Amino acid sequence: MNINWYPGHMKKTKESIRKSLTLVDLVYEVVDARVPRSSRNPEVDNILGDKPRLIIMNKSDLSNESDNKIWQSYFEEMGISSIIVDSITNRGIDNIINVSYKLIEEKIQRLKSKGIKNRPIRAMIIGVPNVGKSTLINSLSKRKGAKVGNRPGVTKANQWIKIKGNLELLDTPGILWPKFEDEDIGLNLAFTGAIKDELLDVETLAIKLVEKLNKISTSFIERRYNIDVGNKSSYELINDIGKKRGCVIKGGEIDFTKTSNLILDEYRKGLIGKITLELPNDKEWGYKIDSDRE
Ligand SMILES: Nc1nc2c(ncn2[C@@H]2O[C@H](COP(=O)(O)OP(=O)(O)OP(=O)(O)O)[C@@H](O)[C@H]2O)c(=O)[nH]1
Ligand SMILES: [Mg+2]
Repeated sequence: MNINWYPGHMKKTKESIRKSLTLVDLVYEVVDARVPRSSRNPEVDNILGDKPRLIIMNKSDLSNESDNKIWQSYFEEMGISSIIVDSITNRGIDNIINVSYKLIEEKIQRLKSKGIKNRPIRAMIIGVPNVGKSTLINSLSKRKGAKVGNRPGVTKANQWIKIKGNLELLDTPGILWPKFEDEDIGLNLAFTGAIKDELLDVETLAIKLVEKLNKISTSFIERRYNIDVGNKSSYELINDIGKKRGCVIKGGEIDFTKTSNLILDEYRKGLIGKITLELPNDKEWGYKIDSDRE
């Protein structure tokens, strides 16, 4: 499936991110903890230059805990600080400010020596669509100042939000890039909801998701839908799931589209399990035996 979504407003946002860089002390690069590589925009390194940066691994309530740690060490090896958070329950959110102060300590000292004290930290939040940037801002500010929504493309323009505790945040619309390096990246972004559903062929997407999950462990599908994976193809499995869930059309035939949507929706909500879909190169899945894979 050829997935691509790079409308004009994303190009404009990219330009405005570049321009706004001079206004901020550091950048929060929000990634989806289920797909920490695929949800990193490869253009970001180039755009940010040497601006201090913190990777925020959001939606950690939906990913595997030991895989989160694997990713965190990987980023550390690359010399980038990261924080594991969940903006719904506020896990890890309080660490963000402390780590931010550490990352820009030198600058704060420099300002102090010039007599400028208590200047708020200014940070820009960037990331792919629907990764939870606006929710994260609301979680930090304990208010609902930024509009959020369960679909990509909710934030339409840059918006400053002031946070108690001396922080000012610039919310930005989610952006992707013109061409994904390989099919897996587009799929991972689609599985996790970063791509507009209207652009996707949900049936193919569900087949690919079932394939991917089974590659990690067949126990996810087996447990959630109480079926035996055996040697069945993903197409057969989706039919079995449709039967179990009563997704049938007239004549008793399985409603493949409805079943596909159901599986995607259940994965996105974490109902199939807390499942990280990719790991850094040469690493093994944090969960090694089936019983660990919840
Ligand atoms: N489970 C879970 N859901 C989250 C988390 N953070 C955000 N969400 C949900 O993800 C969806 C998207 O959140 P937004 O904050 O609108 O995402 P965004 O990155 O601002 O999206 P755009 O503005 O469209 O780029 C919403 O349904 C949120 O409730 C999280 O940590 N865990
Ligand atoms: Mg938003």
